[in-house]
Amino acid sequence: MSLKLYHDLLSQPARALYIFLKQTGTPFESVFVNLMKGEHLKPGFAKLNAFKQIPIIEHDGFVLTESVAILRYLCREFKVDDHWYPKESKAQARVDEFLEWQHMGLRLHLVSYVRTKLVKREHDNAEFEKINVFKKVPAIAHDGFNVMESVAILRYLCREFKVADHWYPRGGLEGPGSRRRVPRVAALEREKAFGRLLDRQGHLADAYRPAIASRGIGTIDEGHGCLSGSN
Ligand SMILES: N[C@@H](CCC(=O)N[C@@H](CS)C(=O)NCC(=O)O)C(=O)O
Repeated sequence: MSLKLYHDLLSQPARALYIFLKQTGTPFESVFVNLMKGEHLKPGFAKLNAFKQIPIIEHDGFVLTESVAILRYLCREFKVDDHWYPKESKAQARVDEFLEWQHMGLRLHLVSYVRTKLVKREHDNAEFEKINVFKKVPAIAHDGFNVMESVAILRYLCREFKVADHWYPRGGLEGPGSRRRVPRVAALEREKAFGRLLDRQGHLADAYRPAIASRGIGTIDEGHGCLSGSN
């Protein structure tokens, strides 16, 4: 039997699994993935988790992500005392109630809070306020002219700098390429702001595409075609 836990104890869901495994005396191999060094972003890591996140377990070759799913799996697969995840229906529902709440009701909001606090320090100063009164990034300062809001910045940059026309066609609303204008900028903006998120959504879409196609639902590609300029 081999059980590996890919983790960094900076991560709350990873800590939950690590503590659970230690507390229950379940033997496991600890595989440290240094988030601060971006080890989860290295090529090859996506084979373990397309979303490039930890925690992950590998149990006799079976790879599983998502801490809540992992906790339930471990309770089924390993001999742990019943109080961890009771078999009795209502007692189990109480544990599930907490797991769902802490994940979606508590952790999700705390993560946003912590991120806001951490990021805030970097540009929460009077100097940056002169560039963007809301003290938010992105913002640009171009020869004394300041602009905020990524879409406005992209449009400005396309007008002011020599960029290939396909980025933001100049043909006007009726001109060639005009149908692609807004989606192209929207896609670019998303890519900049949520680059990795978009990447992950892509993996998700790829994973689900065969199942969707087998059910004859053709609207996924059709619905996203505007982003690639195919419709
Ligand atoms: N819903 C996931 C959340 C996993 C998660 O957010 N992992 C973070 C660490 S707490 C991560 O790997 N972040 C790296 C990144 O997103 O780049 C779970 O419960 O396992």
